[in-house]
Amino acid sequence: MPDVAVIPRPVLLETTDGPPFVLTAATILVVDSAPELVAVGVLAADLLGRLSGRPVEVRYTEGGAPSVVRLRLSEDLPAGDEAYRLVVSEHRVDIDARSAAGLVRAVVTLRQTVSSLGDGTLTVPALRVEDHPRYAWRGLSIDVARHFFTVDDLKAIIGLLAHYKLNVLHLHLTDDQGWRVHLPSRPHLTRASAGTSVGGGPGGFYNPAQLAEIVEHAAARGIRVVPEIDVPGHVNAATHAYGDLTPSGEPTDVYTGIEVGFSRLHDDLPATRPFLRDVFTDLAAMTPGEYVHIGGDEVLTMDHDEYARLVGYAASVVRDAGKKVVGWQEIASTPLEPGTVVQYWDINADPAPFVAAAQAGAHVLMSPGSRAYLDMKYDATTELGLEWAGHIELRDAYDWEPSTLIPGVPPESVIGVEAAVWTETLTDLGELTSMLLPRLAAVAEVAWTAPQDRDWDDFAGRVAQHAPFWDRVGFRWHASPQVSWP
Ligand code: TNX
Repeated sequence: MPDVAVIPRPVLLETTDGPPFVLTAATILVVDSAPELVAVGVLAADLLGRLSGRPVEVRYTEGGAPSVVRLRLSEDLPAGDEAYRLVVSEHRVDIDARSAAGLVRAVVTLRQTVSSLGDGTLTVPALRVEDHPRYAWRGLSIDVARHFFTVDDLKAIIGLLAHYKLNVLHLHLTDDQGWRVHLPSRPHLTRASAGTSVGGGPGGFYNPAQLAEIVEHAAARGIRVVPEIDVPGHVNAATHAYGDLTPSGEPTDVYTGIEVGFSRLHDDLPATRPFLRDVFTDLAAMTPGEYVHIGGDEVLTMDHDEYARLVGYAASVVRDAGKKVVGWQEIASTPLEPGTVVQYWDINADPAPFVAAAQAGAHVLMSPGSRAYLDMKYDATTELGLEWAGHIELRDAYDWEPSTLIPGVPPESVIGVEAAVWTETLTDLGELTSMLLPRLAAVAEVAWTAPQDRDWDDFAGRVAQHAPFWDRVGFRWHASPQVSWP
């Protein structure tokens, strides 16, 4: 059995008899001329070109070429946008999918099965893969507010998401310590509150063109961006910019610590609802995706009625803008429109309101702090990270089942799984990836692969073979003692 260590594990992967495919100078990549297909073709050719050190030409017809990588749309696959088939034989690689996103998933599988012989020769064992995801929402939430991460950092992370077939990048764009997105209706937010972060660092923000660049880079890889403005708590960056959001009328001080739960909006102030309307209307207009996240977590100093009114108002603005609403677990205690997405995280809270919301028609997204919070330390010796939800070693991130984790949640209400990385202690890309890798690969497999096909020992063997890739790209990673690394 040749070394094929695909993560997440596909529905079906069989090596077949016959010689491997060898990528040579004569290999061309063939794709139909529809623009979205050409974009995937260029991405795939670029990938193969970088692996082999020699450009791979993209063409619209095979024209009798002796060695071909062929990308094609096809209906003849199981349901779901991201299903694909990959067949590798001596002289050709055939990739079929129902959509451009499905083609991207297949190209990643191809990339993970390529061996490089060092002299620029790439080989892929003869094989057949038929694959589709278990869950339609497979995400990573990144806190760019506590510490800022640049567009280039996010592009690197998007590459990592694509490599593990994740399809949602959730950006936590605002918090007490900084406001990271420039909104045309409220330019003062970034003017006053973008230049701060935890520990007094320089901060930063994305202007509309940069946000569009992130969205496009993600979209080309079949990844959608879900932007979050966190209200009605976690708002010190907003109240620092606008004194009219506070009862005294005075702006609050800059906050660079890491406490949570102290800041809040006030529903009885006349400036509050116009503020909510402006920021969520702008955010919705600046991102093409179906969803906008309104936060809603950890509001520790507000009575429940006022909380419910503010959450309800923010949600109504998002719906008015034509988007679906996502919020953290706490919004489950407020009246929700059917189809609202509620994101589970707090393992210490009473799950009853969350369960009731799921039973009443909410869609739920599973980000349990003790499994999917990749800012938790691996163990007591991990330098970075927090510990409030415990330690998460690789196996903890792998060995859990989203559909039965919370008793009473109807399995069909679970729309997916999202890892989260909060950045109170993480200041740069290397620190970020040292917490993501290898655990992001584990959560990605939880989200993609059916439970009967998941097996810790098998995963541990495969993930070991991914380390050379992380090294090649230059990602810092954690050498979990639970794995025999090469
Ligand atoms: C809880 S998760 C928070 C964040 C913190 C995180 C640290 C959530 C919705 N709220 O504000 O950054 O814990 O792990």
